[in-house]
Amino acid sequence: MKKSILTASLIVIFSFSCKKELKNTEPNIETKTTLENTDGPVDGAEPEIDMGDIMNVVGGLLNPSTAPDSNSKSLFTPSGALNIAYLKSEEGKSLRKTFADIAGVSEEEVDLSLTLMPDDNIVSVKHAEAIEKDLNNPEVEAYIKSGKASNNFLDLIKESKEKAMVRTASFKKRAQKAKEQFYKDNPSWFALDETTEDTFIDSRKEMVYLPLGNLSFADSVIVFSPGEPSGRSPEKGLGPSQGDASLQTDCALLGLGGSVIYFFKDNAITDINGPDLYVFEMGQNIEATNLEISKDGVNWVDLGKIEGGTASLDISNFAKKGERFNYIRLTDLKSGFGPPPGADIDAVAAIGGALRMNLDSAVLFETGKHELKEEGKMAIKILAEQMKNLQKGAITVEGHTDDMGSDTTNKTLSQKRAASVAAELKKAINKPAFKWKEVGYGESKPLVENNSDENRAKNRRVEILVTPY
Ligand SMILES: [Ca+2]
Ligand SMILES: [Ca+2]
Repeated sequence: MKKSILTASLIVIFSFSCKKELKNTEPNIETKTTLENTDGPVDGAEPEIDMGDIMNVVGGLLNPSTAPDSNSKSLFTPSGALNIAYLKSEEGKSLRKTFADIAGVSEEEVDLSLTLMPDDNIVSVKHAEAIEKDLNNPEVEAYIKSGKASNNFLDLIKESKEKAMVRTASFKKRAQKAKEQFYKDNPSWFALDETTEDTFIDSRKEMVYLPLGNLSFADSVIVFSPGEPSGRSPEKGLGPSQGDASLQTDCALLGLGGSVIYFFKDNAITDINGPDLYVFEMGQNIEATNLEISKDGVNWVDLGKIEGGTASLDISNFAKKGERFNYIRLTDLKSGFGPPPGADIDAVAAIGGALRMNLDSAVLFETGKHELKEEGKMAIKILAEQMKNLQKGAITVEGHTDDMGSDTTNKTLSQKRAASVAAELKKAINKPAFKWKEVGYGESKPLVENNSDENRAKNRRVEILVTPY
């Protein structure tokens, strides 16, 4: 899978170039061909070459026996795909020269054409959009406009672009279906905005729409018990999924019977219609993994297991609407066959999770005051506008201060500030079907240590938690 996509662009180079420049290549292109002895075009008649021959050329040139490793220094990735990142690197220089000779373009043109080739598989819609944007690389456009471009180069660019567009369009089409399904299940969901949402692909090519995009993923490791034989790197299960481009080395390895507790900081697990949790596991089969969630990291709710073809879980039987859970514990159930033993976790996402937003007190209030500034009212209006589709939900407004001044003063100030923000937000949203709560935490829940002016400013904030349901 990875192979076909990653090699697609290079096949363009080769299919194109082989027809034009590799003259006497009749089937006996030896797979042992080395970089040295393929330098330069070969004389002879111009044959038709099929894809198999092209792959032989590629395979021979790139000498796959130089064993794949995971540190981007190899010509092939562990899954057998061409390593575009390598080609672009300093070490790939001699290979680029060979390409130039074969393709009948200059070395500069090879470098330029490589800028249009994504390093890796498409991971998400945002990634596909970035790839599309890169296809209009101003450097390439300027070079073409300069009139210096060879015809071979122009053909190469055209084909590369077309191939890339086919890939991104097909990814986005599949992703759109996942998104439509989500909004069919949750018609009034709070779509923060289009810059936040994203759809990811997992290692089994399932599409997962996440309205909170990158925010949906787990944010920190609380505890890791590596099991026996032992797992490693629990932090690799944090943050966005690498999708079907993920490698075992990019994953958290739980180890046999191992477990990890992850914390969601800017979002939370909550029950929406349909599945609520998605575990991006590496490989075709989900290794049996038990899932538990908790509000406080102390009391746990056992959700049961994911395994085989099931990577998602619905928490509706275990949670009330509007309840928020910030912790998840994953425990390997010893079903996996090593090496390495145990589940390999690429990422963990709360699908429709509650969202935690952070407003800077400096934007909202004058020092020591709790009446909103005009600028603060505007910030809240913008927030309400983003929530316009949300018909029903729970909103908690939390006030927080730094550690300057007494505990009591800070607590009172934070309560009054939370109340001011809640009142303004209520006015702006103006819908009856919300549950509201305001809390003043004073200085008791700092985001960062109060040890510098910069950090104190970060701690002076109002947080808004929105739980759609
Ligand atoms: Ca998160
Ligand atoms: Ca659900």
